[in-house]
Amino acid sequence: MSKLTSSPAWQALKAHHAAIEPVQMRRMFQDDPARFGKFSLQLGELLLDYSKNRINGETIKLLVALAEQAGLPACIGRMFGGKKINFTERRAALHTALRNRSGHPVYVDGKDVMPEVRRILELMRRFSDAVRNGRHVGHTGKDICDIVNIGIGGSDLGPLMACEALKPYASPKLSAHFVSNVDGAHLAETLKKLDAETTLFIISSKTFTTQETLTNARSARAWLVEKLGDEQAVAKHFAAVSTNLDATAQFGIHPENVFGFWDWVGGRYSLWSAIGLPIALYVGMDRFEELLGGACAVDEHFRSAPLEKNIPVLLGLLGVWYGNFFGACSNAVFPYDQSLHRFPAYLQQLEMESNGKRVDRDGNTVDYDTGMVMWGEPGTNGQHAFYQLLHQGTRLIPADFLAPLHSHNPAGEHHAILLANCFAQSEALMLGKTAEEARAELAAQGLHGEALETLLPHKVFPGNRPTNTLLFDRLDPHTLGMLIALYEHKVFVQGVVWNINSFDQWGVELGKQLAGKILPELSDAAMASKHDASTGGLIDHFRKHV
Ligand code: G6Q
Repeated sequence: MSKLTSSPAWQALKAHHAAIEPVQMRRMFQDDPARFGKFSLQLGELLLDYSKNRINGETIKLLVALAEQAGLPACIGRMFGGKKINFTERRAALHTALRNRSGHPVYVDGKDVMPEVRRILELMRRFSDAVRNGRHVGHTGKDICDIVNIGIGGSDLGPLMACEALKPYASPKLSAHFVSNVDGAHLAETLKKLDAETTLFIISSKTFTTQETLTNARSARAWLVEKLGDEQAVAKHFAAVSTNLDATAQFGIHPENVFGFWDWVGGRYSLWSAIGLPIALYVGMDRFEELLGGACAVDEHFRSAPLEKNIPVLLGLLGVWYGNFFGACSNAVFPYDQSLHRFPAYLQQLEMESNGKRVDRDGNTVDYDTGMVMWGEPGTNGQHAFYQLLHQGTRLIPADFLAPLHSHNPAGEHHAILLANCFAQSEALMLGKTAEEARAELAAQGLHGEALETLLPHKVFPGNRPTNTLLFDRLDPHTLGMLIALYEHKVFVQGVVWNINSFDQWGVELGKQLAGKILPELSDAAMASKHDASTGGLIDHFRKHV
């Protein structure tokens, strides 16, 4: 048994789970009318209702004890303090410094990083203002109308999700496009709609060595030069965001259009850095800074609120509760807000890349489950697709419901209908429908006897399916910043409890190496194949038919 699973806090939770497992939440609500007040928290304009969870006061006490046993408060201090908590890459994980609005210094290796952070923010402001107000124009003197971000993973998902979410704040003169896939269709289909004279490419790559991004960047460059008939056009139409400034220079990006960041910013935590440049261009730098401000408010809450009143801590611990004690394997997120339609994809990377680890910090294989599968789609669409499994399937899938109180697009009854669905779903997942209730319903519909009995089991809903609901005023940049930071810290809390490194990604690095090995074999039939029979067979098939 590992130190964690044999620990007193873990064992106490195991015993507590046995007691709480048979208890129905509907019973808990009947017994305690004050349950919502007890298990909900407000942070600024954000409300977390976590009362529809299979918990009582004792559960929270025991989960908090687990976090304390794991040394969570000290770990939070180490992260904010710039310690090299990403020890396998010998790096700090300081995305919090990027949105530090306090004026206080943040040190890495004894050096305050804040002056550099502010310098890059200022460069971003100058560049985005210049593009937006027509001071930075294309090679032929026309205003920039389309921004194409070329990047993948952490250099794509965050800015893409945020630009989609903040559309109501976008400049009507600008469109934002995101090309990530090395499948030529992604770039080709995007370019089809664009005019080279008014297009600005941003090549976003922390390392500037990523095969997909560089391949797309080279093709985009060839397209631009061909369309404008002049190599010199690259200077006005290409910008880069990277930590590898030699490589951006080698690619031929004008130094004035290069925005640096630092190795202590992890890819999936990088939208707060210059990787957020497409966001700043699209919605303006003031709005981008509001996004940083929202995250900063959550950072302050995370580092100062007591654990039992700390929203990211509670979200993280509830995930541990279901993943490790109820055996849940996946975790869903349902934004009842169409503009958050890429939020689940963004969280998927954040959670699964960060906590998809099977050895602890000491290199021991863990004997407990770590990161859950994260997935989701916007409501109400999901209701007409996969919610069935949540309501009546065999698996327990804890879910987060997210919804704004106000819509950016108020139109008749739309928003009330949207929120009525949101509230109704979490209520139904919690309550379920007993056999007695189903029987009464069927009888009221005129069914009886064998016909009723045959249908009955199919009409029963077990309920007791846990959900959190996060409500916010409206999806503005500040609120979006808050939501993202909440989930970032949730992931951190879980990593601390599981004693894993949430900040490396060797599985991603593996993928980067592997394709490089096979690529030459695809075109060179004479090259000896040193693969297993399946991979060798696939390569042969490709060679024969292409
Ligand atoms: C994120 C991962 C990964 C990374 C991409 C792109 O945390 O490391 O998703 O962001 O592989 O890497 P580059 O930004 O270096 O191109």
